[in-house]
Amino acid sequence: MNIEKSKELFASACKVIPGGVNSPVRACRNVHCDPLFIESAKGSHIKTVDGKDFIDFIGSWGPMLLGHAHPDVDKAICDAAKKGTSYGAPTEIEVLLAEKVCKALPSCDMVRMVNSGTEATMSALRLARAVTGRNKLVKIIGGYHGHGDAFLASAGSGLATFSIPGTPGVPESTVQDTLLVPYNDLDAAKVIFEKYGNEIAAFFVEPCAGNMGLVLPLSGYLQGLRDLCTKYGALLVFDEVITGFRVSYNGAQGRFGVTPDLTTMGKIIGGGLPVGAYGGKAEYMQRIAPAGDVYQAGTLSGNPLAMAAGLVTLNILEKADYAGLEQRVLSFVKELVAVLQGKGLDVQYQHIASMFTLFFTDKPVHNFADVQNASTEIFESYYKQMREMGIFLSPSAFETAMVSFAHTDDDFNYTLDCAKKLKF
Ligand code: HOZ
Repeated sequence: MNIEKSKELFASACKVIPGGVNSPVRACRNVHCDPLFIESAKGSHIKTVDGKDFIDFIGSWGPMLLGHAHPDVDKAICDAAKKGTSYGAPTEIEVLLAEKVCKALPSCDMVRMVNSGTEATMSALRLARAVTGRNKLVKIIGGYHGHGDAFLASAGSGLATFSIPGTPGVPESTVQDTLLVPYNDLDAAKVIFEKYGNEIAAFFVEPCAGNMGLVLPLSGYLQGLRDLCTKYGALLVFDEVITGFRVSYNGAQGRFGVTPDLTTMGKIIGGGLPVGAYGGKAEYMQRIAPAGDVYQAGTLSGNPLAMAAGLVTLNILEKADYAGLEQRVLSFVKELVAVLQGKGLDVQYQHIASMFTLFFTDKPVHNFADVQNASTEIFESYYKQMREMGIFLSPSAFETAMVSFAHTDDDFNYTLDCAKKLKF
């Protein structure tokens, strides 16, 4: 495939942007490719500056559940832009979106809008520390909560992709309060609470791990964490930046029937514009300034364009056929796995709603150690060949494929036809 224009832009980008990209996972480094530069996207398709059309399974890493350039979302953004793009003063649409989010998510009486998932998790941690008067947090090995300092220990996403255990620039004193446990291991969580119970402010978990590839919670795991947090007076924080409004309209908390104390959000609630949020019980959220004493602020927080995109997205999703999409994606994933197994490959899959990950291993996958058994070499070959045939996949074995309501049966069938042509 001729990607000369992408290559030229990448060379220019590398001179003025670190690594040529504004977020490391885009760089395609660990699959040893150059990134494709994007011209436009519509529905389930994305087009590069080289004029190549791809079926998109990245979905901007999660936000595009309605597909790209949905006409109603576009209209809401354009209408909002005509009225000005930022005021630094409150607007009605912030209230409407906050009401919508609180109605949808069982844990949220109140919500504060920020600009990214990273900001949301950093702010939720500060609040949890203030509420409990404790400093330690527990996170999952391979869990990812954005790039806030305290979370950058054994993190997933780009850090897993590039095998970076932590990062320079984060003082040891900052991560010394970060305790690590494997996902889906309730015994390990019990041990950590027995040891540090009265020092733990919060247990942060993606209810469906989505940044080590997708790994689903085993039956009883989330409820077990809920019970432990209640017992030891720590706050349970669900990072629903990926799962919120994706695994169900009511998030993972609605789907699994486990209510956290605080929830962090992002991606879908911004309808493709930069938004994050954190919310929870009123007694906790009332601690946030100016209602309370915990400071957190942002010039562009609650930005009217982002609120407009988010509100119209949730309005559409509220009536969307989540169950239908889940069934279609599951059938597609099963067929894809069958095609790959027919080629002699060991493949495991994890799937929920409109997201999935294939792991090239013969062993079941329940945590980050299991994920690391999967072959990155086979993944690289799969990625490169599929990309050559017009399939846009996350360039890492440690990420989650995102499907949208815009994906058609033709998209799935074309992808399966490509898979049938793969050679290993
Ligand atoms: N959570 C996303 C990837 N796992 C973030 C995308 C990014 O880091 O750019």
